[in-house]
Amino acid sequence: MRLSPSELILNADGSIYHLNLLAEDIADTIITVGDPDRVVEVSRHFDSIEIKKGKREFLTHTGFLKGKRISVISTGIGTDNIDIVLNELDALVNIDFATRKVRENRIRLKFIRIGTSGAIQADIPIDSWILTELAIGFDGLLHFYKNELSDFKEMEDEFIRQTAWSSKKSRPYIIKYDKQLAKKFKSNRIRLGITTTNTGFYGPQGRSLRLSPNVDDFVQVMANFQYQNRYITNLEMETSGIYALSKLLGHQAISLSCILANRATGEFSKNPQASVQELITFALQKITSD
Ligand code: R1P
Repeated sequence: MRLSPSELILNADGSIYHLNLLAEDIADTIITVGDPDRVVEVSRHFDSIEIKKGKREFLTHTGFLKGKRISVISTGIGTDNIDIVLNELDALVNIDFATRKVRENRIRLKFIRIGTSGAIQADIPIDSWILTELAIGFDGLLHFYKNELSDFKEMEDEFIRQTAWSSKKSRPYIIKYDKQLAKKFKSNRIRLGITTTNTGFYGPQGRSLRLSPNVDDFVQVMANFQYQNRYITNLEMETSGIYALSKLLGHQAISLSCILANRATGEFSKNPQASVQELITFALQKITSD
């Protein structure tokens, strides 16, 4: 089937609509970060940078480190942006833009999110790192796609029950990391965690400045949820979307989070830049250690 100009939108130079990229601009190993400034923090470690392109909040650098070609792209905040980034990156490798048809032979990408996050258990130290094994998505992105992903239905039902989840909100969905890709990032500094992906930073994460979240003690309610002796470790805003679309499109994904805040103790990192920098160095070392 030929995709029409309104479905597969290309810019005048043939690049994909939002990301402003051509197929040759990206590597098959792609680091995603929220903040465009963090793209520079990652690519300054590269031995060479061949591509620097961007549009809106989506900045991409592609280069080589120790002979390995790597792309780093900023997604901005939230799973609505993840929908754009993952679909457009997939289109770059799996759709022929000349014929506007899906290619027969699919290319598999590797996504590594390097992000920041808030812990909700008091014993998780500031500046520590979490690799999300299970993401609990409050965003509903998965529900907009045909899928038969139901491996965690029982855990989802239990989450809804224990947290008295409002039926006005989207049904939380649980989705797993790519175990094979995660093996590469093994380290005694990494804790495997259960991460919630929230649809906002304030009310949706139980923060109250002038408005009150509709759940009292939201963080405590999340922290108390227990399933087979496992607890939620941290909150952030992209991982469930990255895992869901990677799974549906046939890519591999893991999400690494640097814990900058602890919502249980009220602490915040004294040097967030240095903390994130250390995680970037760690991730790049693992990515290039074939
Ligand atoms: C909120 O401040 C942002 O920080 C976290 C959240 O997921 C959200 O995107 O990640 P990043 O630092 O990677 O953007």
